[in-house]
Amino acid sequence: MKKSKFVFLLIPFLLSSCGGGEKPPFDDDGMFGDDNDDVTIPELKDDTSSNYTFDESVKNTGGTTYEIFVRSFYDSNGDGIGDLNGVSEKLDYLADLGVNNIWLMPFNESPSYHGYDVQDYYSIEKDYGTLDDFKSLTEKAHNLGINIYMDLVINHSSDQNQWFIDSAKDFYSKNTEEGSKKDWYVWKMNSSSGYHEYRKNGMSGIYYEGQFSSAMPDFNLDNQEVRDELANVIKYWLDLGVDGFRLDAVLYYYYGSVTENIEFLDWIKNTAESVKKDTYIVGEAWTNWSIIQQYYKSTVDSFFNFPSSLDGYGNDAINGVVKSLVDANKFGDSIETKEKQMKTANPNGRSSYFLANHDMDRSSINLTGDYAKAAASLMMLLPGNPYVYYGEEIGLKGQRKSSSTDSERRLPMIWSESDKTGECEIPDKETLDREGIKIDQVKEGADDLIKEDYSLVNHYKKAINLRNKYSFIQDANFENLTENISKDDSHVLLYKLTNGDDSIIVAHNFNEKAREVEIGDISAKILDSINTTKKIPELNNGKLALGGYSTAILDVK
Ligand SMILES: [Ca+2]
Ligand SMILES: [Ca+2]
Repeated sequence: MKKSKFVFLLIPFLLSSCGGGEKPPFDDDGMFGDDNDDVTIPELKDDTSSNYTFDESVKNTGGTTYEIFVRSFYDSNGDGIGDLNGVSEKLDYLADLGVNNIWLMPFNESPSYHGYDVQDYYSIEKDYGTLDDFKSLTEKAHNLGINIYMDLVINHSSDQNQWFIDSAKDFYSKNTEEGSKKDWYVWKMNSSSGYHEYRKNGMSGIYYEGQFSSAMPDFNLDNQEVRDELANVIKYWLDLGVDGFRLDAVLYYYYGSVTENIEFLDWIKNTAESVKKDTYIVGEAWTNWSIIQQYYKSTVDSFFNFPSSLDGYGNDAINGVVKSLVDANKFGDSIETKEKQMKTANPNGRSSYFLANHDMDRSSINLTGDYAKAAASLMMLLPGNPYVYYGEEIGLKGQRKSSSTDSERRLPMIWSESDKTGECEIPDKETLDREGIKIDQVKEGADDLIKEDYSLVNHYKKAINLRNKYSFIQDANFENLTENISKDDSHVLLYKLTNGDDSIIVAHNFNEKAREVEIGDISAKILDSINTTKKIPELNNGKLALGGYSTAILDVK
């Protein structure tokens, strides 16, 4: 498929113990296999370097985004609820990790614990603090070079939003006078799918659209007054220092209409750009690639790549390839194809890669031990922009037991095993207690793990900082080179990332055994590596020795 002038051959090691896609057990320290292996393992050097430089040019242009559920992150005032000042207190930790942006899940006043039903778009959730706290957070973040992305939930509001309460009254009383909010939401006189009867304040027999739930009435986005108001909301937060938006529920703006949704996405992007140039926008279109691909015809910068996340199961699923459930070459081909399709629709578009988010079981449920590390290495070295869900970097656990316990996917961040200062209480405690859920959480927190060599958090830190170093890859062309590796091996992924004059070759080993990849006649050299042991890769006579679950970045002529 590709015409690479380079020849890559793989000399598989220890195939007898790692064939068939089954993953043999590995030690927690990630050391190579069992002690009684009877074959030669390539000699690798000790890794002692960790002083990566931060590339300032990555600022305001995407980079790595860290998703935060404020309620569960850090409690600054001891009331058990995470808050904005708590996020401020942890900005140094995030800067140290190397993240470029933080995506704050909804922080407007809301009746729900999660906030995805906004009661007042110009407010701060009172559990989270004040507008001054928000201003302070934004200022501190900007001083550290970290951008703030706001979760913009404008498909629907809360049913307790005053706009909706007024709209119900005006529709019921057929008020058509100036200022009537009759048409701000989508009303009908009869019931149908996705609609709910309004039975409050003595009214009944009128029905409103609420595709998610009765507590989340959908806006009538065709109404110019609604658009004017939402434009005010966008301007209000951009003026307060917001740098970008994560758009909730893009597919539902105009339920089922890609064309109308794209028109509205363009309206959002244009509205934001007219206030602040280069406002970064990423949309949640949780669907399959054939549809996501079409959304790149809008001017919105990026969409989450759900098929490659833990939600996916095809050839481009990150969890599939790192666990050798998906052939590395097929993964490479799939990413190459989709990146091309995306760039064809929008040459400035970027895929947003992630493992899991607040609507999914934690990645730690699926990716344990070195799998989690390999997934992080891969995600950070793909084109586009990577997203890390808070706690992912410490292996935080959380799995929904029933549809009413989504909050188990949003459990409190663990900072320290011994010092519980700032640790939040379980969100939505009522629901969890009613379900009789026992939370079996990790013991060590971020402050503990950051002191441990080869901990997951240090692996993330290294991978994120390497990504900052090679920041050009976010707009790079992805060329799969894996096919030239021996067909006997499905564990090594090799690809080239090119952006203008800059290019690197990345080699990942998705197996616990060391691998040797013959690089052929190119005069390549190793620029950097991410390793799961004290061993680092070596390149001798065109042969790359790559440790278990390790990654090498090579230069190319
Ligand atoms: Ca608090
Ligand atoms: Ca809608």
